[in-house]
Amino acid sequence: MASGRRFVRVRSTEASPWRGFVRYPRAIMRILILGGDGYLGWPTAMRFSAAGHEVSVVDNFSRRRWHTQHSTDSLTPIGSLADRIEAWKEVSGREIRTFVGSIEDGKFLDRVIAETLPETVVHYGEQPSAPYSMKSRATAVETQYTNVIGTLNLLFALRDQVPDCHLVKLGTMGEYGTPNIDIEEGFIELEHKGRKDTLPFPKMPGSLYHLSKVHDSHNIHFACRIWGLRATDLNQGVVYGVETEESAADERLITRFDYDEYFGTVLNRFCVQAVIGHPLTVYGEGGQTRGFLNIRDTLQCVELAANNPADLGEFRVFNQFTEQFSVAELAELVKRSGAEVGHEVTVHSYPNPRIEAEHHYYNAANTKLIDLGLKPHYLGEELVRSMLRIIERYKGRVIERAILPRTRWKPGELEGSLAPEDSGSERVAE
Ligand code: NAD
Ligand code: USQ
Repeated sequence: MASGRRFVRVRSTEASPWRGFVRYPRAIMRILILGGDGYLGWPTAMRFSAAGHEVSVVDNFSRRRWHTQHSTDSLTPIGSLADRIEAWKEVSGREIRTFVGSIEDGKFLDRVIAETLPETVVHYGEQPSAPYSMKSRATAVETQYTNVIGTLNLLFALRDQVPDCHLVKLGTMGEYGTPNIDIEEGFIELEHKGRKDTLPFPKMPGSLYHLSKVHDSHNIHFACRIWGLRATDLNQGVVYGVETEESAADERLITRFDYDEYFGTVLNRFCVQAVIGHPLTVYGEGGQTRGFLNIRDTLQCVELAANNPADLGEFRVFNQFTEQFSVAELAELVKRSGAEVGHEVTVHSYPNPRIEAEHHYYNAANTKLIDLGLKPHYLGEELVRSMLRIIERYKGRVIERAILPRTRWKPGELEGSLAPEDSGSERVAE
């Protein structure tokens, strides 16, 4: 069992070729990032590396493989992980170690943990798409196997090798669903038949992907209660944006940006649609309300969680989003912002391929990260315009066929196609 050096205070004197950019924290950590080639994992790796930490990343490139299978691609032309790591070294003078493999391979993960002896593990390494998980039995099984077994392997590796390590796990706001009561941060105080207890907040997710995150949360909570591990479950809302402080410095450092039906999230999709003149694809009535955050705030939140670890035996839950919006509000914002930079944006209601409430109560707590010091980057027209400008640079790469949703939630319609002529043309949010 490793002794696990925790938060040793190091005064770094190392000279950086990029002075003023690399920030030296008060404590240097060994940080392992699972899913370090992904949309969020790659900028997170650069952020921790820039802060002077010893960073290692694991990835099996499944996200790249899923795109190849569907003949889709990231809007941004990302280099291979090896090329990006080399570019990062050139720009920052700092090294990031790489391990290529799947975390559902327990032996591989054991070896990685033994070699890196992490003090913090940031776990992004899962299949993240709700539509992909609902596409077929095979993709549902793949999603739950990858996500649940990968996380379970990680819990055993931490227990047996680095029991002091702090696990920072990316969960999702979608674990809660859309209950008709306020959503708390992980736990709720209940009174039942005259007795009181504080228990995990009830979960009612809307896809087999979101359910895999619920299973993960239960397993992580169990590992904290029974084995005394420490973990922070970050129930993250929908992320938008592409640029971070580090990636903006050199085009070779850009992160992936997806807009296809499987891997594109709603605001990112709307911005791409606005730039290429495709009607914004509002599913159903557009009253679906979710928590949202800027990719820059994802990095801030993960950094805050890592720098303020949970206690041994503690299972902490933070709701990680900064603002709530309905889909129709986002469409209206993109339409307004697009008009200011010369894009004529139309908004259409398409038959909703998902089974979800289109009008519902939604009020989720999100104070714990603010209490730790989160300074949100709020969404507004200026931010959308800056996303549109970045997207314009790459608009020649858009594969338009990948935009309309084909995966349906209803049995019997799993692979049904939503051809343009089938699409509703009712305008919303005007
Ligand atoms: P992503 O697909 O870009 O990143 C995940 C990375 O993990 C990919 O590079 C993939 O190749 C890798 N990976 C997947 N399974 C793996 C495995 N078994 N072994 C090794 N590597 C594996 O997704 P993302 O958008 O960066 O999301 C990262 C995490 O954050 C996911 O867990 C997702 O559920 C969660 N999350 C994302 C959002 C969002 O809006 N993007 C919101 C809430 C939560
Ligand atoms: N939607 C549209 N039009 C689109 C795409 C989506 O109306 O073109 C709607 C969906 O029906 C849904 C909402 O927008 O009501 C959000 O959809 P999404 O695809 O942006 O987000 P979701 O499927 O929930 O998944 C994403 C990430 C996932 C993360 C989750 C956070 O892919 O990894 O866990 O956001 S949360 O939504 O808080 O659970």
